[in-house]
Amino acid sequence: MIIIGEKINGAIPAVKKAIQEKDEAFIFTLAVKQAEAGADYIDVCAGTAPEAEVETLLWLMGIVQQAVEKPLCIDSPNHRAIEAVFPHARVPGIINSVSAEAGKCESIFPLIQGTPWQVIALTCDQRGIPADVQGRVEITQKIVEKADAYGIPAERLHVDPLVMALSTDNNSFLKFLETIKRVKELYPGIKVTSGLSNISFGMPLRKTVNQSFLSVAAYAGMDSAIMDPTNREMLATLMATEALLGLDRHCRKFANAYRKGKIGPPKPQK
Ligand code: THG
Repeated sequence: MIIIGEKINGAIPAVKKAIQEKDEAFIFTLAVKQAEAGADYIDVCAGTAPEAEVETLLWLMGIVQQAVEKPLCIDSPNHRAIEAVFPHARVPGIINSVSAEAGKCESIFPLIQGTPWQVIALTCDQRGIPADVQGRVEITQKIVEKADAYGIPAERLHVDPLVMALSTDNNSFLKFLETIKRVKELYPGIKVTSGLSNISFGMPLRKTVNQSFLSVAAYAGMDSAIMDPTNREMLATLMATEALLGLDRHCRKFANAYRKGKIGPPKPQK
């Protein structure tokens, strides 16, 4: 599983506070902790305050790039903000995200044309998120075709099917699995990604539901996850799943992660 560390996000209250107080050390530590826990990419999202988004993203990116070698996942719904901060990324990472909404692909794809940058493609357009699998597959096709026009292969796209809460759509997860299957049949090299927390919205024991989501989705071929790698139970679930799927020779990674204290029950709060 490709791990996209989600913790530097202005929507999280402690991060919002650090942004307001210009607390560099707090952001620096979040980057280091996620990288040490195994994040492959570090997501940066400014969160609220659209007028300060570019400034905030640049500040976050500067700190993360000082703290760790890991590439960024630049997370913004605003393609103009992404365009503005893109030149300040030191190494190729992931743009989070484009969709089939008018103008988005046309703004982002020229930026990453001819580079190794990857991009998350949300399966939505100006009408919103289709409720059915077919609608999501059609949007994926549209985005893949647009990418192709810029010479960007499907291998560099992470399709995010935008999983709905199970409490509002009982078949949400089954639709997610079917979407994985359909888009991979069409485009064998394409990647599928997801956040882990939407599925459990409105349910008790959310962490258990999120862990089960990750486990079954990994089995079904999800390639990347936007997650908190410092969550020791979540990481344990992921690593156990990978061992079960024959992806961890002699269970060595699992044993090492346990020995190093990266996985296991939550550490008591200090
Ligand atoms: N798809 C895409 N991008 C996304 C999302 C997605 N970006 C934003 C979001 N969803 C993913 N990011 C977060 C960030 C933090 C939390 C949830 C999603 C969150 N964090 C808690 C915290 O840090 O306090 C605890 C998390 C935990 O312990 O597991 O809730 O869906 N393309």
